[in-house]
Amino acid sequence: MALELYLDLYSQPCRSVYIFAKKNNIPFDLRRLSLLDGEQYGEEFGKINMIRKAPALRDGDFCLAESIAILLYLAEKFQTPDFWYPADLQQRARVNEYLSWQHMAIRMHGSKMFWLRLLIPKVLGVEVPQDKLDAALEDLNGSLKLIEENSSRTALHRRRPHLIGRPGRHCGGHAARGLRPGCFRGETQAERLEGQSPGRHRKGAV
Ligand SMILES: N[C@@H](CCC(=O)N[C@@H](CS)C(=O)NCC(=O)O)C(=O)O
Repeated sequence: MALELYLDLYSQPCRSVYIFAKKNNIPFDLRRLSLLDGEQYGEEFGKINMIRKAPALRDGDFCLAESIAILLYLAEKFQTPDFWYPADLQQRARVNEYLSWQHMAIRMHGSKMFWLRLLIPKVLGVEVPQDKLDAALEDLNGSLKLIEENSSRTALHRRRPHLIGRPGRHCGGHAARGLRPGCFRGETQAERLEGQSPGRHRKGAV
């Protein structure tokens, strides 16, 4: 039985997992989940992930939650090329450093922008005050600036530019490869979805 990924592509961590699996030609069955419809609260999904959040993975009898844990599981199980999750101790530690940091930085600030710019005004129909938007954007820009400064400074970048992306293009630039930029892209591609209709929804279900 093929590995299954339970994803809602409106969700940033789900997109990181999806992009990573696709880029590595990892065979999987996509189990689409609509968080806006509250499908995470259904009986079937409860058996896959008791914390009822997406993404989730099922590989035979084995179920796994948390996007970072899923990314690492896939990288190790499918032995993806070394630049994704390097075998070298210190390079791997550098990737782990980003993956640990991003939860409270890019993830948190990106998620806030998604709520303020898409879900609250377009789905819930409530206008968001400009000062709230400005403050959220400033937080997000703070994290992006940190990545840019760090990328352009480190010696590691000169030796292995694909690990952390090219200076001036954040680590999500087209030339950037690896788990760090992969995870970053999932977080920042919400903008592309903004023109689309989220379809059926239930208020407050996310
Ligand atoms: N730390 C988790 C976060 C997962 C998460 O918060 N997922 C959200 C979508 S982005 C979700 O499933 N929300 C549904 C809910 O809270 O009911 C990860 O990285 O996988």
